Amino acid sequence: MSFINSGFTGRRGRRDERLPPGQTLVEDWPVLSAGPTPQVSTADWTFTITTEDGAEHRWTWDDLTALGIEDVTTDIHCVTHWSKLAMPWRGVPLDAFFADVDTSADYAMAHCHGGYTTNVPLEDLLDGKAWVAVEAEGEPLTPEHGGPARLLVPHLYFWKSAKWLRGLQLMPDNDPGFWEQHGYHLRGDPWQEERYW
Ligand SMILES: Nc1nc2c(c(=O)[nH]1)N[C@H]1C(S)=C(S)[C@@H](COP(=O)(O)O)O[C@H]1N2
Ligand SMILES: [Mo]
Repeated sequence: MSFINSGFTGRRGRRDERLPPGQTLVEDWPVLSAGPTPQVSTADWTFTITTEDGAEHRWTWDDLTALGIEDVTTDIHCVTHWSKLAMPWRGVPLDAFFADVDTSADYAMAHCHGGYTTNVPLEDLLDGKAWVAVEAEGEPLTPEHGGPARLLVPHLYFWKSAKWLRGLQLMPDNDPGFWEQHGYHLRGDPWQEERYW
């Protein structure tokens, strides 16, 4: 860890090397929602993975907790240029949900309460790279931040981390989601500055 980790140009003109190009550190946690905040209770919550053949795999809140919630410490990067470093999260890795899902699809569309969608390649969701997150900064996720459960795909820009997650639709083609249809990049790697296309 560097002594200069403000993220802004430090005394010696050095940037925190954990900050992708064009990003600035924030201390607070901004709320960015394209619409009103849905109120979803854990009692009503379900998560459904639908394969390209239409097979449905569904989990309740109890099913989710039974899969095993793990600690994740990760940086997050929003396309609007703010980043937060070393945030503590808790969630279930997507690998746990996909253990019994038989698919040959390469892409997934995340679907949310409220209608938001975002497309993510399946390989960006597996191998310990993504979670269904239920806590952040030591507290259950608040409704503004996507509670009770949101996608957490921290190695891609944060618009991929779908709040109020209710399902993943697996698909053979890389169809664009909500922001992607409005010009955001199909993949969104912050280290490549894949902001728009
Ligand atoms: N369902 C849903 N998920 C969403 C959004 C949204 O509007 N609706 N906004 C996205 C964007 S652009 C960002 S930057 C992050 C913001 O998450 P936060 O409000 O917890 O910071 O959520 C992403 N996930
Ligand atoms: Mo964003």
